[in-house]
Amino acid sequence: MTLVLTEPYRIKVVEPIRETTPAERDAIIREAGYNVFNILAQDVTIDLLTDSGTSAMSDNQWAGMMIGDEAYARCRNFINLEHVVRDVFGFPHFVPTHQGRAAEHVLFPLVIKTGDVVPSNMHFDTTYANIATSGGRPVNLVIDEGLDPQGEHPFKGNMDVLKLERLIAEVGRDRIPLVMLTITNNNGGGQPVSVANIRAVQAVCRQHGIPFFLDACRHAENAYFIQQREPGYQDVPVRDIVRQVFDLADGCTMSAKKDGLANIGGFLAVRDVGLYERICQRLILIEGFPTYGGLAGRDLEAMARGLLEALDERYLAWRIGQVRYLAERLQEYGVPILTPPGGHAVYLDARRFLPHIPQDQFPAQALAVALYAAGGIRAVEIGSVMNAHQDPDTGEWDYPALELVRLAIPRRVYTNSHMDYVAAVAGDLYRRREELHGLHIVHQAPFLRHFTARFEPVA
Ligand code: P61
Repeated sequence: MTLVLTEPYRIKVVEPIRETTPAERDAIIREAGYNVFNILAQDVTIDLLTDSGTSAMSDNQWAGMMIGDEAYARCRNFINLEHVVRDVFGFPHFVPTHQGRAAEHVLFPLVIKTGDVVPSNMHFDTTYANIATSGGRPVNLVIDEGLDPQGEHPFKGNMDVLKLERLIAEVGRDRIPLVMLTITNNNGGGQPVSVANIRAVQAVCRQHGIPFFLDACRHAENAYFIQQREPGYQDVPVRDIVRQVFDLADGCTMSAKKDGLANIGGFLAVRDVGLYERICQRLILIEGFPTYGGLAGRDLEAMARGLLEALDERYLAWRIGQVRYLAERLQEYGVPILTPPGGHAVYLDARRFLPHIPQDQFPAQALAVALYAAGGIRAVEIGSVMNAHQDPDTGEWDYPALELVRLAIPRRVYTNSHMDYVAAVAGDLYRRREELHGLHIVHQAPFLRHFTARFEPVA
């Protein structure tokens, strides 16, 4: 008998999904300016916009919310969270923040000077923008395989260590206030980073005296991939792998909306006590007292419990298995996807899906729009709308290598029959792909434009 992986939970509370007609969806997406961020959530059938803050919390987390201690200072939930952060990640100092980008917004202005350079495997868009608005230049140094949507490299999120050494030689150690690694690499397809690579990057940082930070949002999924794929880790528990990884870092920014299984929350952790003190001062200014950091006591408790639940290996096997399940169904329909599938999402390769739409007509955005119109599926564009950057001097646009539509799967929310539906809709769209047209922008903001941009179809 073949063993079938089943959900390691049962459903106690359900949330109805409203149905919409094709005509209704056509009107909705037009009124939304062809931007899925403008669609009402109630008008979405399967919401794969993000895995961030969209997890179903467990009964254990909800029970924890009831012992929320709303004291202003040193509430018991902070103490519980402190135990978890020390035990799981091993950092001596941390502050809660209301989400991941708040941790970035607290950290970067304290360490970045105008003209500094911040390397990473690949910065996520909020990280990119927070570095840029602090006067820094974010640089992506992912391995070349990480930019090829079709290779089968097991750790496509790895940083190219030679590129890092070259960059340090070129700009000088003094212009690099920190090096980051995003685990898993979200913009590059949710791809993992190996322990060997993390160790190699850390060794370069140590040699040059540069602080090394992790963008830790999906550290549990990353550790699970390490256990499954990296030689020597098959018998190491995920929790121990997580600790080994974080023992290499000087600090981390974390959005607990991902592998914290929380609907809101994050933290910033460091080893250096001097930096911690400066972080506390800035946190008080913009997030709140250092023991609550913009969150209610009940949110701290949900985060503390969720961070532990995310390390459960049965949960992780199901979680990563569900992403792979969707990927395999899509491949059965011939839909071009980024391979191997990531930890939190399947990424459609819009260049191969819509080769007739040029990059300046936003093929990935056009595909995201079509997925909504065809089946009420909301996905997010990770392509030229999100990641093209304009040269401030020449005005020229630099387009990204990857033109993707991300189907991010919320944790513990959808069943595999929902995944079957998603694959069928995408498969049908692929069959009639030549009917799809590009888009042009009619309104945009100066940065993070994908949230609010409005489009019209190219005639
Ligand atoms: C996401 F469309 N990610 O993937 P915060 N680092 C990394 C992230 O993935 C990340 C943050 C930091 C989101 C939410 C999101 O344009 C968008 O808790 C690797 O969201 O502040 C967030 O953490 C920031 C979706 C963010 C977007 C920005 O869906």
